[in-house]
Amino acid sequence: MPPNPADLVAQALTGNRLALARLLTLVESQTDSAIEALNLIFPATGNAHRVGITGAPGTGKSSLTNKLAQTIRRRGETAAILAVDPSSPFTGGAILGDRIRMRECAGDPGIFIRSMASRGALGGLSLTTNAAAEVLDGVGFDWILVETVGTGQAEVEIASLAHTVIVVEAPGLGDEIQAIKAGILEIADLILVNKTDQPGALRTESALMAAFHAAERPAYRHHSDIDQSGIIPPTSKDGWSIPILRTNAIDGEGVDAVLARVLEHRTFLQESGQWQAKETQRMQHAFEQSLRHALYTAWHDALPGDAYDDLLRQLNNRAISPQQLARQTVQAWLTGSKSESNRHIS
Ligand SMILES: Nc1nc2c(ncn2[C@@H]2O[C@H](COP(=O)(O)OP(=O)(O)O)[C@@H](O)[C@H]2O)c(=O)[nH]1
Ligand SMILES: [Mg+2]
Repeated sequence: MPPNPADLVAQALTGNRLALARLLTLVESQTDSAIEALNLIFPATGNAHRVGITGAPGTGKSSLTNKLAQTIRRRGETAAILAVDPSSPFTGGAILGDRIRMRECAGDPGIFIRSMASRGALGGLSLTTNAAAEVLDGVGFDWILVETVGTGQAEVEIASLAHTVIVVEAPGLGDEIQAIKAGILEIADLILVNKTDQPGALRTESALMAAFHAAERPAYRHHSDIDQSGIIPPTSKDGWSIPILRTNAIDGEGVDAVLARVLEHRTFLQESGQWQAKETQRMQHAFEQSLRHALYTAWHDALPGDAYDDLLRQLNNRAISPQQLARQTVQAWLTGSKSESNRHIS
């Protein structure tokens, strides 16, 4: 029997882990029940700090996310981890990091971990990720850490869901080049040079600094350097200067400083009004994506048997361009809806 959305929400709100897991599965399905569940939990949302953690595979995102969650726990706060991996679930790196994560975080009721199935999500990955984050926010997690692989467009989209975006780099992977190419640095609020125990970490850091200067986007090195030199960090366009911090995700060195910076970023966003602006933007984004999805589904569901194939045939015959066909289709649909009659074009 399919779960009752109201029951699931009520149980998840009491802290029931099994109900929470089932609720997440439900909202990922994007069915009517999923929409009902999201609507029920929505009034309880709006309290979590959402942090996106992105970067190339193998840079240490999963390891860092675990350490960050543990640092959060030491503050007496709770963290939910959403691991979004658009690659195959059978790629070694992701599995390894996740296994370590399971061992380190298992049994702590203040940490919840969820891997997101990313393939085949209707309306795109960010729609389901946002839905999952809403649920975790609604049931009261203080922090939502969203780990995504930095491959280009996907994580730029994910960045629109986060208040704070952490970009992870590491030596030996050529990521500084990759990151710049993919435009990942554009979305960074903090940059971590992880694996500082490995040779080449300083070179990675220098490459990053150079990339920022070339892009005329100010960044600065970690706090200790600034304190020593007394240099006041430059200010970026939006008024936030992007720190480059060194971490070691194995022994956790530097992770306390990362959380301190994320908290500073929160204060900055709140005081500048950007926190609220991001919230508004995110809800608008979710609304528009849902609207597109709902309109398309409503149109498609109303089509009689082979009407869609007919449309494709017109395209294949080059009888009409895709753009013109889309316009005519919508016009015909609207006219049909108004007259409550046939809602497809023939
Ligand atoms: N030496 C070293 N290895 C690290 C560090 N952080 C992560 N690793 C290792 O790098 C590999 C990839 O880490 P993982 O967290 O799965 O990276 P992800 O693919 O970005 O999530 C694993 O073998 C980690 O143990 C670090 O700071 N130093
Ligand atoms: Mg990972």
